[in-house]
Amino acid sequence: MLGIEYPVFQGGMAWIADAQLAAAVSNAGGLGIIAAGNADGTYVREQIKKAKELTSKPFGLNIMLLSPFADEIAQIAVDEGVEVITTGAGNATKYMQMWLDAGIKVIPVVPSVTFAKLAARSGATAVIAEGGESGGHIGELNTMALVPQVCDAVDLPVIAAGGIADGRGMAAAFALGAEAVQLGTRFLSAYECNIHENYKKKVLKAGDTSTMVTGRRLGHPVRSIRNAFSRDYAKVEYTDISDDDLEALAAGKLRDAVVDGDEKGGCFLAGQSAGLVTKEESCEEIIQDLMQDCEKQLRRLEEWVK
Ligand code: TUI
Repeated sequence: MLGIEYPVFQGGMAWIADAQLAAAVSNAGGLGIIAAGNADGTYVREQIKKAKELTSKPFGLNIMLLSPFADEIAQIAVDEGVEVITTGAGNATKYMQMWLDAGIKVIPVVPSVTFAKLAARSGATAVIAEGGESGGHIGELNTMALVPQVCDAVDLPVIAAGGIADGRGMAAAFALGAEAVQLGTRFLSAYECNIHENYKKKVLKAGDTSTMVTGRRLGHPVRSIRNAFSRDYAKVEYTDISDDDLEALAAGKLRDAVVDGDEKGGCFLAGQSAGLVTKEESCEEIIQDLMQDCEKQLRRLEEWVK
């Protein structure tokens, strides 16, 4: 369907997933995805052009629907002939027809069966069912419960995301009914991933309980690595602080993590699988390791077949 060699998507991580990371993943046979995040049209257009120079393989664009530039970027995707769009953090319905008419494959991230059905009704090519083990903005359900329910609810290919970082998670995703997986956190360790070295170090050092969720009060829960920023935010989240002041506490903190590596003040988005990410590797090595480990796990599971 997508012209990729391996069923592995790289998550559309805001501020992080640029042309270099996306092209490296696509060149390794997966689906690399440029993240628009909150960036403006000029940046996104530039990244798409750059990715086209770096790879001849298909790659995608992730549009974060809460972005003030979402309308502009929705159009840029059409103008630049992007082959695949994934969306996050909202309802993509209003853009769907325009994208489909342009021949773009549209794959929304859905946090529930309700949104999966909505995506299917509006013509989505596939859906990414993302559980709350993920880093960044998350829904209420976890991957283990979400993926099979989405598979039952829609007659579309389902890509599983959230908590998957190795071949075991990938094999488990297939068992749940998914046809592919999307990984974000594991790709943070890639040589081709342009994050501050302090970010990379934090991910490599993280254990199973190193992440926490903040932001529920404002309606957009976000998983990040526990640090001074997330602890301080959590401390005031349910006090009498105003919504505006709470919002202001988090403004620009992802940039501070990714660009400046501000260990105390930055917001280091990462998923619960960070504890499984233990070494720096190339995207090629990550995808080869995933595929080999997945195959090994599937063979091991054959012992259950009579
Ligand atoms: O979008 C993500 N992960 C993200 S977006 C992001 S930037 C951000 N930062 C702070 C607050 C909000 C966004 C960082 N990480 N993953 C895909 C995803 N989509 N997870 C959950 C959803 C989702 C949530 C609600 C999809 C649809 C939805 O619909 C709600 C509505 O009312 O339309």
